[in-house]
Amino acid sequence: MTDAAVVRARHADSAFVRACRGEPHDTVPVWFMRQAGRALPEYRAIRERHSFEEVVHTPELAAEVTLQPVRRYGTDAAILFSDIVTPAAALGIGVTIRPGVGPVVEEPFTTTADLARLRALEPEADLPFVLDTVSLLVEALDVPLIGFAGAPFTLASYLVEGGPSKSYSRTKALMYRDTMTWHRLLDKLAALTIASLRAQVERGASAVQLFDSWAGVLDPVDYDRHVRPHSARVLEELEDLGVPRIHFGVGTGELLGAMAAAGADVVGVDWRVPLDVGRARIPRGVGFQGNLEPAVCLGPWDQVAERARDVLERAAGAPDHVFNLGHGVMPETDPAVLERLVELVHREGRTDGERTGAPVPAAHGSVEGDEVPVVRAGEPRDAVAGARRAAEPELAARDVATDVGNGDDGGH
Ligand code: 1CP
Repeated sequence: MTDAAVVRARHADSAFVRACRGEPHDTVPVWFMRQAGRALPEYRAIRERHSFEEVVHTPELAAEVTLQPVRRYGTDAAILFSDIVTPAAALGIGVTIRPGVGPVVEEPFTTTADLARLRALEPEADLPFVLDTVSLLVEALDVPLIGFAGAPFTLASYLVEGGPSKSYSRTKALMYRDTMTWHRLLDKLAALTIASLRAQVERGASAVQLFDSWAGVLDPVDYDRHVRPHSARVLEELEDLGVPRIHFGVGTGELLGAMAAAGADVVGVDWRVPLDVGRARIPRGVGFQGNLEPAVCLGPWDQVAERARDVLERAAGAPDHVFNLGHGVMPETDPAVLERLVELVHREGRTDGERTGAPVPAAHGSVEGDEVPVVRAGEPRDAVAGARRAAEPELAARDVATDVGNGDDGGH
């Protein structure tokens, strides 16, 4: 097992990790959500012979498809090939990935009794194939590996809906009608996510991304009340590992401040919000990632280049910007376009600007102008994190979350 200090040091000098920390570096780093997968002919060739689950459960194959986009595109980070429902599936709750659909849960969660189906995750015993993939990748990669997990809300949405949803009406109905069960469910999913992410980092992942992909279906009041305390717990319980924590959701323009306040080091911005506008909603001291519209990559190269330059201009050379798409690579994307996009970002993405962002809320009352605590390159983030925590409202929901603990009984 890797020593914690070694893990922290790994790739600490890479452009990606330095950008996540807002430390000086020359070139804007770039990677793509869903960079592995169907856009790549070499991925499709593997999928012709193996199911998605076989790939995820076979470390050599999972490592290979993780490496494919790094080799072809020259991205500055790799993202582990797995799925957000993999840890829940390992608990035996009956979830499979259906091709062309996504995760499907045979018996969706409907009542308090279903909580008993979520026992505590023991990563080394339950997810040895994922962790062995991480170990293989850490040996093979010259760039940082991003570990990831689904955030409690997005995981809950699959368990409660039984699969992808447009309205999330079952999920929201549980949230409003049986708030106690809701918080107990999210509490258990937070424990699952923490265990999975900690294990990935202990095996050598250099950063983590918490995907709350569908949180954008919530308004800010519901997000703060029903979701944020659980995501905040996940992010807080990873803090001691010392690796950057990225927090991302689709359609979360109105939630960017709340998602930063949950304790992220970097907040992902989807393509619907102009990057400078999104950036201004994230406190100074917290980095930002994004946000080229993924569908632009289906169009002619001149347009891709123009729009990528627009993203870079809006990021204004800030040292805490990580270039990405606003969501995942579309399967129809021509890989040659993504290859040129990486070249463009590396050639034209210079980090000669200042850290920007919204004033960080003060511990008590408002903060004016110069008193805003700004984290400078190389400084600890404690000042900002402290201010952020103090500014957070006390949420009754957090108490519920703490009271029910991480137990595996699911009984009460
Ligand atoms: O047929 C296939 O090959 C399966 C398609 C596929 C792939 C390639 C699925 C099913 N998952 C994955 C891999 C995957 N999933 C990765 C690693 C690949 C990479 O990023 O390079 C990651 C990080 C995920 C994470 C994931 N799965 C998320 C969060 C990211 C996001 O896109 O917001 C979500 C929401 C899922 C659920 C999921 N899994 C698969 C699909 C098609 C979906 C989405 C279903 C839906 O619309 O609800």
